[in-house]
Amino acid sequence: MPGLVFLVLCLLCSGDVAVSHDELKNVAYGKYAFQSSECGVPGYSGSKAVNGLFTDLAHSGAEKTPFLVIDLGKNYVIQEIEVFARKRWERIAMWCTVDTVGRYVKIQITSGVSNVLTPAEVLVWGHL
Ligand SMILES: [Ca+2]
Repeated sequence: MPGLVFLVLCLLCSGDVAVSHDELKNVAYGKYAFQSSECGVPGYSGSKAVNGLFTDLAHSGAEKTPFLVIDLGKNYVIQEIEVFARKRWERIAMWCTVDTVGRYVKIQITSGVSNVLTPAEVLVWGHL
């Protein structure tokens, strides 16, 4: 995702898994996720960003500040958030401050005039 600025918010700073970080798990896996818009082609809904597959992706429409929100279903202690782009090796990782607890994670492009948000997968590492 070169050239794009992402803002990841741990709202009220809060799963189930794909892979494990020792005692942490990907609490975003299979959870409800929605985008600010969709690209207009079927098959690119927000749920594609939390389905455990790096081979498909969510895809917003073109807009100034597209976003994706993941509802974790309940509060979790969150340690790290990883966003993988269309190519798996392109990754942004953000670490939350200690004792960050929340239920919603929002990823948003905050600069530029017209952008599309296309995360292949978002991993939220945390625990209850
Ligand atoms: Ca995916």
